[in-house]
Amino acid sequence: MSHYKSNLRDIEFNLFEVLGRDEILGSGPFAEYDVDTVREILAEVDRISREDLASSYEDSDRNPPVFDPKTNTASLPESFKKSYEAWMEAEFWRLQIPESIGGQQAPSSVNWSIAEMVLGANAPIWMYACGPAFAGVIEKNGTDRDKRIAEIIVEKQWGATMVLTEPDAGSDVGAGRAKATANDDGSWNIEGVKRFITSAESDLQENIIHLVLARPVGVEGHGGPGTKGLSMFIVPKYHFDHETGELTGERNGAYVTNVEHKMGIKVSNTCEVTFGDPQVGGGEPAKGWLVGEVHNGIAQMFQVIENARMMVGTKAIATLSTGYLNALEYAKERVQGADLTQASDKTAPRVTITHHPDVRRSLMVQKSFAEAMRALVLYTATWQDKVMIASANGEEDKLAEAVNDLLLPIVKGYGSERSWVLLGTESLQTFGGSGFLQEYPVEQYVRDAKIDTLYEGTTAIQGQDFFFRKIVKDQGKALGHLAGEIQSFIDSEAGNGRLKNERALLATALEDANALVGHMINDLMSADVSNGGDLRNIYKVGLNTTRLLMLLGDVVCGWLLLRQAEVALEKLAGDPGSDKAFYEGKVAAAQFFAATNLPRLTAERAIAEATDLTVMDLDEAAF
Ligand code: ST9
Ligand code: FAD
Repeated sequence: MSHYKSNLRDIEFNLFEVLGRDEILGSGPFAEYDVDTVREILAEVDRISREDLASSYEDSDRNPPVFDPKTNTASLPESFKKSYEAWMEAEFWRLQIPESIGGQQAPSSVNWSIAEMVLGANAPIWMYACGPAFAGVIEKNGTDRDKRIAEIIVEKQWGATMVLTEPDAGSDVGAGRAKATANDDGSWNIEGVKRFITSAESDLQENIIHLVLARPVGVEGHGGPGTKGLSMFIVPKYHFDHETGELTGERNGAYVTNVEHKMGIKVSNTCEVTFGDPQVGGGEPAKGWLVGEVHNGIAQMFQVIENARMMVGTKAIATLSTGYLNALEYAKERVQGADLTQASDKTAPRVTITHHPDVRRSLMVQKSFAEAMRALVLYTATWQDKVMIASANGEEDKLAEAVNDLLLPIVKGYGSERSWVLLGTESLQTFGGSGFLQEYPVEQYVRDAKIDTLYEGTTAIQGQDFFFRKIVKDQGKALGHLAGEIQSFIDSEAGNGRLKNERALLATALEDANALVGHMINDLMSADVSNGGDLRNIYKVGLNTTRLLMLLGDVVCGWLLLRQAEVALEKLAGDPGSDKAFYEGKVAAAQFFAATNLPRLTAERAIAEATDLTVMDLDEAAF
């Protein structure tokens, strides 16, 4: 039986009943897709995910790849390779690839719906299969040579990696020391050691293309300190003819020199990669080609990072959803104890644990968060759809870009934190002691989801990105727009009286969020020394960036659930047929989320407003 329990009904509810995705299908860049086709695709991805992809989930955790230092390889378990092949053969990965390089681009909202199921079933498959998606970035930023390389990557389904991190450069990517020296033939020699590189070695593909950030040496105006001095290079594992794609038979000097032993996602090889070390492999130089022949590495790499941050948030949320559905199934069957109303009667019949108030509370916490955050992912994707539509018309939709940018750290930071915590405190807990056993998938879910708060920028980094870049640098434009949309909902008659209390709770929550943003901006201004401020007040901002991220995540999620409830109430007022329980569940989840989460935000605001510098003033010895 499959570990993976999908929620296709809820995905389709989001796409077609709440977010109006039917309206963008069948025209413009999405002329090839209509609602029926999309439903068929989703149904097939659902099946493949539950069957072919999920089937190797457990085996590849228990029998992870082993690094062979003699050959610098780490081959993957056969079961996983079979799942990977099933995904590649299904061809749905082409839906996120531009047509110009061999894809069949579908709306982003459809792609993230697909992603949820693949990531929930067996996330490393999605990651190993990302080479063609990386090719999209190479094409977008590339010269004619690079565009041909991009086509080759898609044609041959090669793997790809994003190579930023070094032992002393994790969150601080700009501290990277790997260097690039120009050769006479237009190539570059890369030297340095990178660590924690996902998918840098496997036996799934004929070749792997590393996208490497390195600092050019001896190039005027480039290669300076920090992230802006980094350039992005295409560094293949094996050399190939850039026109035909044929391997030349020469190994490039980019070798995996270790594979990490990890808490989770063990089948996803996390590699140390050594570039251009004469002592490693055959001692070949590691040759690379500058993407687009321009030194603009960090901006180019962020095109990959943005996609990867969305992926990580979606992965976490997908795992919470299947964790919840597994917990729900278990709770419906597990008999333990008497109903609380008969607790004093020792002969009372024993009931399934779904009868216990605390279990019901826990299940509703899981349901409401999993469904709220699915809505968050798909709502964010609708802004990406807008960006795609504008781009197909040769235009730019600046507002859509900015709102998407604002939402990304919420998807990644809030999504991963909430998911990982709830998987442990609620989903695993529902199983009692059995949850701790490997007989059930939930202990692997907890291990596999922890990474999501760490990579692609830790939660602290997401919080800072959210406040400093997505709010302050944007001058609050995207946030203002989003807050305006939420306010319109609050002011509306949504729910026809049935959601009045919830809209009032949302109003207070939005007010708390606005007040907190205002408070933090005041703290920021009070740190401005040019206006007589105290620079150390910036610490007060830093003490609250993660809090703000989580708080706004709750507001957006609360709002999205209430929008769903409004739709569900309308359906219930008609003839919902066999969907009655589904819609009732939607209303209940929204009301529960509003009642149990939103009131907490007032306390969060008060905590933030009371922030002082005590923690920063404290001697380290006192910790
Ligand atoms: C990792 C991989 O962890 C984990 C999983 C891998 C799975 C791989 C497979 C999946 C990938 C699929 C991808 C397919 C691709 C498909 C694409 C399809 C289209 N937004 O603030 P400044 C830029 S990998 C955009 O001064 P600092 C911007 O250019 C490792 N751009 O930063 C900016 O210049 P400007 C992940 C942004 O203080 C410039 O950076 N590691 C953004 O120098 C400098 O900005 C991390 O994520 C943004 N949000 O450096 C590192 N932010 O301002 C985490 C910055 O002029 N650390 N830029 O526009 C950080 O993010 C740091 O904040 C820092 C700070 C490094 C940016
Ligand atoms: P550090 O940066 O040392 O952070 C340690 C702690 O300090 C964290 O809690 C962090 O939040 C906090 N911190 C650090 N700086 C600040 C700050 N300025 N303000 C507030 N708090 C701060 N990298 C790649 O390039 N490519 C990959 O494919 C890749 N895959 C990975 C796969 C796995 C399994 C892992 C574990 C990592 C991967 N990484 C990859 C690296 C990953 O992105 C980094 O681990 C991550 O960015 C954090 O860097 P670090 O581990 O050095 O932690």
